[in-house]
Amino acid sequence: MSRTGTPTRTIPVRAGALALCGDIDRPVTLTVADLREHWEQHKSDVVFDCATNGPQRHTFTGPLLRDVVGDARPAFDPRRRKDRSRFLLAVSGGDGHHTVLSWAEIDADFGDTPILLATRLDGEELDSVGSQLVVPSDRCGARYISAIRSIWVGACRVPEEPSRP
Ligand SMILES: Nc1nc2c(c(=O)[nH]1)N[C@H]1C(S)=C(S)[C@@H](COP(=O)(O)O)O[C@H]1N2
Ligand SMILES: [Mo]
Repeated sequence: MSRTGTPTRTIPVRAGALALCGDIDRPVTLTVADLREHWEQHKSDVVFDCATNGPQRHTFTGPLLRDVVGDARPAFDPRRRKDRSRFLLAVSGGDGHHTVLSWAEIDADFGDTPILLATRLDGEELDSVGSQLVVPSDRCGARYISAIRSIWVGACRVPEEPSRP
């Protein structure tokens, strides 16, 4: 598969906005202004290592990924931990760089990681560029996807156990 072959790249989205899609009850397109105005903002001082440029230190502000995706109502039973633990999120940038997370990483009953959708980077508002994923628990920077264009949410379906002879 080409590196731009994400499941969601055909969805047209305004510059700086992201499409929240997949197995969710309320698919929506969100601007950075929406992310700033509709959810509580959290601040995060982070250091991550870039394979090309070495250690990077930044201050990000934005809502918790859990709050934003949770309000889109992923198609799991929110009372059942095992059901929630099946879900994945694929986050894609405008340049085709994309990564996956599990819902369990951000779920308060599992990893409870304060992953953000940044609206501000080092005092600069990200409205025209787009939101950036902030993964404070990661040692390296590869999942700090910038200029986010889509977040796909869905269950991981594993193949059925092969029948035995
Ligand atoms: N859209 C997009 N986001 C990206 C990348 C990329 O190639 N495309 N590279 C990642 C990598 S490898 C690193 S180390 C960080 C670098 O973040 P910085 O430029 O803000 O220091 O961005 C990440 N986010
Ligand atoms: Mo990097």
